[in-house]
Amino acid sequence: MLNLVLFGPPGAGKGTQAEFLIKSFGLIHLSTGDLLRSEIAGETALGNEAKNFMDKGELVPDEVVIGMIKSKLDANKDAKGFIFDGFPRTVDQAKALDVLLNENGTPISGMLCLQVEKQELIDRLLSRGKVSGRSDDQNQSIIENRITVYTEKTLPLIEYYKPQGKHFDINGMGTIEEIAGRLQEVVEKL
Ligand code: B4P
Repeated sequence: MLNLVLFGPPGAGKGTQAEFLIKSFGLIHLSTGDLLRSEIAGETALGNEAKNFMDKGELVPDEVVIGMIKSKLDANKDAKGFIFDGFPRTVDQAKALDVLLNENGTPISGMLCLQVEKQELIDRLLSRGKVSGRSDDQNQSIIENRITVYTEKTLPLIEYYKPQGKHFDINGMGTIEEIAGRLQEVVEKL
């Protein structure tokens, strides 16, 4: 089983590149951002709670996202593998994911870390905000807060996966196809 963590700051291209990896390797895509946005669109209690955090560029509480991932893993027991996109985002989320995956004997194969310059992240997100209607992409100070939260709470995850030999840096600057090619090369060797 191939289980990939697609990692990087907001705007690094995680969602974009996940589409290529799904096609190439036949994996199931689990994006906590997409799952949360669908809860918001459905006006569920979970969605209403999550919206308060997401609109400010803050992380949604760990127990909420871990619960969502657990139910998706339970619902896809026959999968060839998963792409975790935007999850884990804290060390506690990573530990919880390991517990869930170890129950099935299928650990994380690799953490693919997309590296993109800060100004490029801001430009990409502001330009998506003009067409997507995503409230967290509309305002530069919210985008900057998301990048700060990433640096403080999510970046330390590299030190969680590195000693396990699972961390791989990927240059996330360039065209979408160029970056997809770099990712493919790394994943084929896992
Ligand atoms: P996400 O949905 O994960 O949003 P994101 O970090 O902005 O990444 P996304 O995948 O959407 O963007 P991408 O880099 O692909 O999270 C949203 C919010 O949900 C978080 O702030 C948090 O509140 C909450 N949340 C989600 N997961 C959570 C968790 N685990 N724990 C707690 N809270 C959680 O791409 C961005 C743009 O760049 C796109 O428009 C794309 O077209 C463009 N782009 C991509 N590659 C490009 C390239 N090579 N060149 C030019 N443009 C490119």
